[in-house]
Amino acid sequence: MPLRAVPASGRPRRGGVLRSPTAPGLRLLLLGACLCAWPRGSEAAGARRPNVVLILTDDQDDLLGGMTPLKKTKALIADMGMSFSSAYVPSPLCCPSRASILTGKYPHNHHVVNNTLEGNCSSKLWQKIQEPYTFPAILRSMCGYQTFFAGKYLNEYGALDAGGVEHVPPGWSYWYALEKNSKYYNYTLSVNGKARKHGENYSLDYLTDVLANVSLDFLDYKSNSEPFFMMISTPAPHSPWIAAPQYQKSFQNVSAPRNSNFNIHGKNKHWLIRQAKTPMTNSSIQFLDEAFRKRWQTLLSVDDLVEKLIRRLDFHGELNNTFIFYTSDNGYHTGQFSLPIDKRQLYEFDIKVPLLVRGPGIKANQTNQMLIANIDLGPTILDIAGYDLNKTQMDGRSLLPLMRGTSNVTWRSDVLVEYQGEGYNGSDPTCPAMGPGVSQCFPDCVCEDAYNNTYACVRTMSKSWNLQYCEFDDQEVFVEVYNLTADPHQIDNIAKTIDPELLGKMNYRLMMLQSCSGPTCRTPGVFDPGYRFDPRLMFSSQVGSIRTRRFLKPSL
Ligand SMILES: *[C@@H]1O[C@H](CO)[C@@H](O)[C@H](O)[C@H]1NC(C)=O
Ligand SMILES: *[C@@H]1O[C@H](CO)[C@@H](O)[C@H](O)[C@H]1NC(C)=O
Ligand SMILES: *[C@@H]1O[C@H](CO)[C@@H](O)[C@H](O)[C@H]1NC(C)=O
Ligand SMILES: *[C@@H]1O[C@H](CO)[C@@H](O)[C@H](O)[C@H]1NC(C)=O
Ligand SMILES: *[C@@H]1O[C@H](CO)[C@@H](O)[C@H](O)[C@H]1NC(C)=O
Ligand SMILES: *[C@@H]1O[C@H](CO)[C@@H](O)[C@H](O)[C@H]1NC(C)=O
Ligand SMILES: *[C@@H]1O[C@H](CO)[C@@H](O)[C@H](O)[C@H]1NC(C)=O
Ligand SMILES: *[C@@H]1O[C@H](CO)[C@@H](O)[C@H](O)[C@H]1NC(C)=O
Ligand SMILES: *[C@@H]1O[C@H](CO)[C@@H](O)[C@H](O)[C@H]1NC(C)=O
Ligand SMILES: *[C@@H]1O[C@H](CO)[C@@H](O)[C@H](O)[C@H]1NC(C)=O
Ligand SMILES: *[C@@H]1O[C@H](CO)[C@@H](O)[C@H](O)[C@H]1NC(C)=O
Ligand SMILES: *[C@@H]1O[C@H](CO)[C@@H](O)[C@H](O)[C@H]1NC(C)=O
Ligand SMILES: [Ca+2]
Repeated sequence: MPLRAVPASGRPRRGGVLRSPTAPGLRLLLLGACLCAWPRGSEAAGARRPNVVLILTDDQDDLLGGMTPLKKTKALIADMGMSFSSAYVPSPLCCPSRASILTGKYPHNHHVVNNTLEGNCSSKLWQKIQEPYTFPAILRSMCGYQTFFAGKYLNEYGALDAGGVEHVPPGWSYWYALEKNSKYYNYTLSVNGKARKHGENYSLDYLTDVLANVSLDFLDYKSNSEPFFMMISTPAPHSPWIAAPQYQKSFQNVSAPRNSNFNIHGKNKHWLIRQAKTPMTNSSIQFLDEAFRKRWQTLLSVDDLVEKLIRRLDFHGELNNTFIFYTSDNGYHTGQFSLPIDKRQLYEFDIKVPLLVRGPGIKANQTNQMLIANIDLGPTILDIAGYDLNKTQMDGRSLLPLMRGTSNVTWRSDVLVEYQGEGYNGSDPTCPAMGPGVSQCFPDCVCEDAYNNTYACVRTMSKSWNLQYCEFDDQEVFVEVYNLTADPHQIDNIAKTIDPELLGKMNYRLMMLQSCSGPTCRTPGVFDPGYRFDPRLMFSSQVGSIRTRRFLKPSL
């Protein structure tokens, strides 16, 4: 796609919004120069350190066509670089997943367990213990990057009990963050710690467009003497799915895909799936089709944002020196196993996300099938900046060798998924029959979450294996196992028929990963040559071992 220069009339006015709350000091920059060794020794020869842009959408699936509306993004990022076809989130819910991106850690290491303050979502403890060590904080303080944030941060960001919108997390030179959860109109932004309210006039307030405009402003007015990192985090395609006026008629003929797990009863699955009504009512189906269309409509504004941003990078001569990542915080389902709409489930549709990247040294039109988790983004971006990853506590690993096409990289064969179900103590007045402990019972009183929808999985993928093993912390101590080679839609739970020795190994591996930290999260998996399996730990108790050992930390 040809990039046109930005016309002068399209240049935004110089607003007061882009003043850094605290400009990075010279001392810090000198410190950064020696702690981030890119490009090892050649900076003196005039090479500039690369910039990085991370575009994060909210609830965009990969499996049900989530990328289809983004034609320009495909042409400008995927076709110009690499698409990862096996990218996962370690937790299919906004706040835990976003915390994993920022910290490079699995949920059991960053302790953000749900979307509430009590679950550490932007809580005081998170601010004190995790937030100072996020990758943007390191980029800024150790590597001298200018850092820019715009959009949704963590769902409870701005809560009065946690510092309100005056709290600007360490690590950001420019902070333009949405208070609380995704919205399109009638919201408050923290502009470097000062509240700014927006109404509902499209040309002034539509959040996706505001994020695009403030990002372009940043590119126009940033300093040219340091490299930059931008994180742009859109509300789309999260509910309430309000499309820009010009897109409200788009995709009229589109409905949610009727794939092989659409509107079927998950009969050998955990109780939450079994309670879903099959077949779904016509009104549920109508509702989910409408949601599907509106989600796609909201994504058209994201596609515009990506195009404008890339044109502006090109206009300023930065495009060939900038890595641009595009991903989502979790997947989404519309009717799978008769669950109308949401995320929060262990299945591929909820845990798999798009992940695209273009940048210097990345060849065009590549697809990479390696098993990726969003905990890898922090290490990758720090690696790009030349920071020594051994100095971090991150669980993920750098994707840079994969991006550069290094042929002999030894890659991981498994990732961990951890989810703590959300519930409420009282009954939902609109669905009293469901009793306490459940949540998201809409539409038709089909609940999408519950306290006991608490599980951990190991997702294994290598040349000859494509498996998922999950254990529930519920009264049935439910186990689900899928062979995705034979059953890509996860219809047959093979927990009762699979070779018990393999089941035991996966149970043990899950326990190991649930207690891992840093390098131990990157040890060889069950099917790797270097895998170490200690049967004494596995067979010390008899048949019931899987049950009694679930969620217990082994003494390794
Ligand atoms: C990438 O592939 C698309 C078709 O999928 C093609 O149109 C495009 O020219 C290719 N781009 C490059 C840079 O090779
Ligand atoms: C919240 O985070 C703190 C510090 O990381 C941790 O000690 C605490 O257990 C976490 N709370 C929950 C509910 O996990
Ligand atoms: C925005 O707020 C106004 C005033 O409260 C209200 O009338 C309007 O419906 C709201 N619009 C949206 C999209 O939430
Ligand atoms: C919305 O804002 C634009 C630009 O300021 C203005 O021209 C227009 O009248 C506003 N529309 C409404 C409905 O207030
Ligand atoms: C974004 O900037 C364009 C061009 O200056 C302007 O027309 C548009 O109204 C702006 N949109 C928002 C939501 O600020
Ligand atoms: C919807 O309409 C568009 C344009 O008219 C067409 O390209 C597309 O194939 C149609 N899709 C379906 C599902 O009918
Ligand atoms: C980017 O393009 C400019 C101008 O064409 C060139 O001088 C520079 O070396 C290029 N940078 C990279 C990293 O390729
Ligand atoms: C990081 O640690 C690994 C394993 O101990 C070692 O092989 C590697 O050389 C270290 N990297 C740096 C930059 O020190
Ligand atoms: C991978 O290939 C590079 C270059 O061919 C070589 O230097 C390196 O030792 C190889 N690494 C492994 C693990 O084989
Ligand atoms: C979130 O997690 C905390 C800590 O485990 C728990 O107290 C709270 O009830 C959870 N919130 C919801 C809505 O499930
Ligand atoms: C899960 O919790 C719900 C609501 O509290 C309860 O009705 C159900 O029996 C529980 N199921 C299991 C397997 O623990
Ligand atoms: C998974 O399915 C494939 C293809 O049917 C089969 O070859 C393989 O043995 C199965 N693996 C397990 C663990 O059941
Ligand atoms: Ca989300």
